[in-house]
Amino acid sequence: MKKIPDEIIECLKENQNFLILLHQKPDGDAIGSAIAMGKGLKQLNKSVDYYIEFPIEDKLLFFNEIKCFNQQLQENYDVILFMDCSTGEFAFSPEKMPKTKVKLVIDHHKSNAHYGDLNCIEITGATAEIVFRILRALDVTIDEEMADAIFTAISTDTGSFQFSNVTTDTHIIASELYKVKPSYAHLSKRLHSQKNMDQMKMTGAAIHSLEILDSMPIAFMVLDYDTITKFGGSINISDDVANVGQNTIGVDITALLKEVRPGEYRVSLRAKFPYDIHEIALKYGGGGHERAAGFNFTGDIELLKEDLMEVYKEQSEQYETV
Ligand SMILES: [Mn+2]
Repeated sequence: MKKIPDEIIECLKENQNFLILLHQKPDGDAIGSAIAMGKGLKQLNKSVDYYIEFPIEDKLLFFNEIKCFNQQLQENYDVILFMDCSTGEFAFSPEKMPKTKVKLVIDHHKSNAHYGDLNCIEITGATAEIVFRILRALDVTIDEEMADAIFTAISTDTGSFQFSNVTTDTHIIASELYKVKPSYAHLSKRLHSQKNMDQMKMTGAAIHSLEILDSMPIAFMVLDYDTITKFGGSINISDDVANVGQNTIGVDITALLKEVRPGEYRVSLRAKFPYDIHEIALKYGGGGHERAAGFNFTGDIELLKEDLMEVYKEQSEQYETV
């Protein structure tokens, strides 16, 4: 595994007060990375605060460390850590941002804007893979909750080790976690298979809306505002819904549109190798990875469909000629 740069490790060792921030609507990787990092720093007798957006998905609420989230903030920190967050604007941050000596960004998004004073950015399966290596470099002992946090992060961001972002390192790190705890079977089921009734219904509604765009391998799904409201809001849309489109045989690109407010959509995109949907997400002001990205969209859905078909056509021609 690649070594974490000395300046990152020094920054964590030499400073005392930390604030951890994540991207808006934190997912398994964000929450897991925050908990593992926060608990690791506390073990080194550092003071750690968290400022994190709620609600957090039900399946992630079992961590004890969540009780420490969003306590009284200080006015000054030595370090503000931005984790799993590709731009400063996308971070969920306090209205009055505390002062800090150092902004440290730890992230794995290709589109990361390097907005920190220090940036620890690598394209890995999950931000928590970087966190694991940092904790090792700091000689932190990984306890069971931290192991669960790292496993949760990696497992959710890799679709239970199914996505193309999985590497040898991903598996080496996962195997290290089994030295802390003998089984993650229960946790895996909790993260990927179990859904509450509203989530089951929401998944059903998404499948019901599934259409294929003009005989191209593009799946398009829409959860309209009424459906989302009926089943408890966007917090009940599990990450796996976009994968349902992608798991349809013959599909290479999936778009899942969630109408979070009337006429306002949150779009999740998925692609199979070699298709790259991260450029289209950037074009609409979002970000992400080559094979999984997202953005906010208002406007005519038909135009978005046209755009996706255009991207597919361009890229498929490009790959044919290679
Ligand atoms: Mn992530």
